[in-house]
Amino acid sequence: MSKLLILYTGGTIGMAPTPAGLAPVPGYLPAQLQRLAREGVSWDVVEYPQLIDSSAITVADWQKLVADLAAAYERYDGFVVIHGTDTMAYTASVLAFALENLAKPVIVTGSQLPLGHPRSDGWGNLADAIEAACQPALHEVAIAFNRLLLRGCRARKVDAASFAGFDSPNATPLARFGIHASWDTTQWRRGSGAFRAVLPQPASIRSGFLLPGSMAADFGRWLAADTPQAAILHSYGNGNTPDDAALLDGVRTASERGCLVVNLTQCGKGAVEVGAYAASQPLAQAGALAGGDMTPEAANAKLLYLLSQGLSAPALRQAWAANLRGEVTLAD
Ligand code: ASN
Repeated sequence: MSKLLILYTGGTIGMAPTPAGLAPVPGYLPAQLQRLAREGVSWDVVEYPQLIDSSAITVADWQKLVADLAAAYERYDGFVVIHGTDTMAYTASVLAFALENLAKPVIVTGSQLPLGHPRSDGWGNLADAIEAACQPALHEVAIAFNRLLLRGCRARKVDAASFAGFDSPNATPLARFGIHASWDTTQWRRGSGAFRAVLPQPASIRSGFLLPGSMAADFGRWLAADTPQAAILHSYGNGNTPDDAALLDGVRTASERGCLVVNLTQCGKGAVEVGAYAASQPLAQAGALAGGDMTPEAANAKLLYLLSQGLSAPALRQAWAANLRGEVTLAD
């Protein structure tokens, strides 16, 4: 018998039409879940008092989720978090880092169409999430969506129009749900050590999406003038940037102040590979940290997690380089 805790935070899945557009309807979704009842599984449902469109998610919401999961950790075999799709990959990434030495499944799901819609994808997603949350060997935060189970800190929302809303472009799925569930246990992480939750703390993390023209210099000048704790620059291809003096000065100045400047690729797939092109070297020499094939969502969560622990600047830079939750592919 698996005992699950289902935390319902909001999202389209439990929404209904209102004059202003789709909005969450309290009480609706927990009652609907009864339709998924089956032998061998029981669950408690907690509906959050403020059901949100996930575009409104804040660090305070993440703190509550992490705290709720941590408080209930010993009492349940697995967890399902029902969430809007817009920031689902951000939340799944935050949970993946915050829940250290996780040894139970935490499955995040939602849908593109509300459960009340005749063609809703929510039923399948919920059923798959519950199935995954009953797997005792799955020690991961994962997203169940459109018949895939994806590592949370590898997943991205890639489509706002089709049911195939999520993908993990640089990592193979943890499972595929067909007539039979096909669990790729070779991909599953093995937890060891005592479970511990690290509450994410608000941090000043900025990001910039490089555009041809004056943007590189503007970003550099802004970095030199502002004092964020971290900044993500979405560069071209394998991590390339123009050799722009203001950009490099800004990155150098910020890095010397202890700011973590992370270089991620703008590409949907592939990695920052320092040295693949000469055009990737100056940014690295100025102090930027390569993000490899990490998603922006995972990079944000990793930065938040590391910045929440009061580490020194060298310790932060060292921890950044490690693969902590299977979020990045490291070169051998
Ligand atoms: N705007 C919605 C949300 O993220 C989208 C969805 O859930 N499909 O809450």
